[in-house]
Amino acid sequence: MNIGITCYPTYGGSGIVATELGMELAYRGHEIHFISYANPIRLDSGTPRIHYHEVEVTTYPLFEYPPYCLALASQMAEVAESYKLDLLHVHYAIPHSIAALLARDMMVSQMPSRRRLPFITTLHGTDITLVGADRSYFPITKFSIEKSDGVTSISDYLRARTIEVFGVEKDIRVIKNFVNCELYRPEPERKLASKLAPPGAAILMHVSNFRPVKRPLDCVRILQQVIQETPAHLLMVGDGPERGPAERLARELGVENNVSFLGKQAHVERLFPNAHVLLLPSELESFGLAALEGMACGVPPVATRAGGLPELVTHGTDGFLEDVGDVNAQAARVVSLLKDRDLLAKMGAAARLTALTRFCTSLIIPAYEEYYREICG
Ligand code: GMT
Repeated sequence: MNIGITCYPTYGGSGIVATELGMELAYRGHEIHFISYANPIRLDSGTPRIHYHEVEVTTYPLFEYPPYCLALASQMAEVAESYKLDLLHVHYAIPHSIAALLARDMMVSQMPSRRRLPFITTLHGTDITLVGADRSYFPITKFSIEKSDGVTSISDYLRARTIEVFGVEKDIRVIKNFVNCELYRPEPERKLASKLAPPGAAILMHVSNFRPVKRPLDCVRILQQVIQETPAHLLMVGDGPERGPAERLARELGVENNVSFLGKQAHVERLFPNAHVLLLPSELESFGLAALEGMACGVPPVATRAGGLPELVTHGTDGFLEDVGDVNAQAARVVSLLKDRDLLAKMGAAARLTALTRFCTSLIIPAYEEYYREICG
């Protein structure tokens, strides 16, 4: 098939899922056209059958806010016509599904003889739970979901929440997030560990966009408790508004030498296998892609019982889930893992097995292909 994919090209989980999906589909023989304002960060441009079309937004003194959505819609229609796209698949509802809707309608009115250009919207989380639920975006998000030819959600939780918040009757297909288990794999020798942390210190790792919803400050508080019991070093990977406050808190708590803020990293698959435990203390997580990537590398997560995380992590088997904000309980779980290396190894192996048997690309990508075929009729 010829498939157009639109996503946020930066570090958010939705962009990562869209990029990995496009690359996997290309490996399976589809022609994939990414349409966005920048090259998706994890996109390997050497992959055959991958094309990238940049959306350029013309500015004009009259435009206080350059109309990206309109430029995107025009580019989608142009690419669809030139490359005979069979469908558009947009990730994150706002504003991508509205742009796709415009592109679809433009094609119908400009080229009535052409086969219809259906579009699928994949809901990722904050497009529904935060941004979409905001009064200013609520009606248009609901409209775009209803007008999509197909809608998928990355967890049962998000599907239920979408129906509850928006009252939509649209069929929403749950296709869970996935991980490439060849690329994300355990590395028992932990080759980089000596460069990342002092000798003898266990490595805790947190990966996020450092938005308040991720509660990265809790990671620092957890670390403070853990190092009173056992040597540990925390790697904070990513960047965003809470990074500064987290760095400040580390200094205030006197643990700044036990934590490294690594900023945005393009190859987290090289870092994960060096970690002993992944911290994900999020307020809400529709899925928790970082937890899955860690699990594929054999790193058990200590996370929160929030949103879709219980669909991924089985408490006590392949990780631990505690209440949001319960730093004491989360720290105690980390200590229990670091002090009992048999338990750590057992949970790490179970985490890898979960990734392999339930969330591996080879299981999930065919579900997208089947859905595409259904939607294209
Ligand atoms: O919260 C993020 O990491 C960004 C956000 C996004 O849309 O880019 O992530 C959402 O989508 C990810 C990929 O499907 C999910 O793994 C995250 O759980 C989800 N984030 C939230 O629900 C807060």
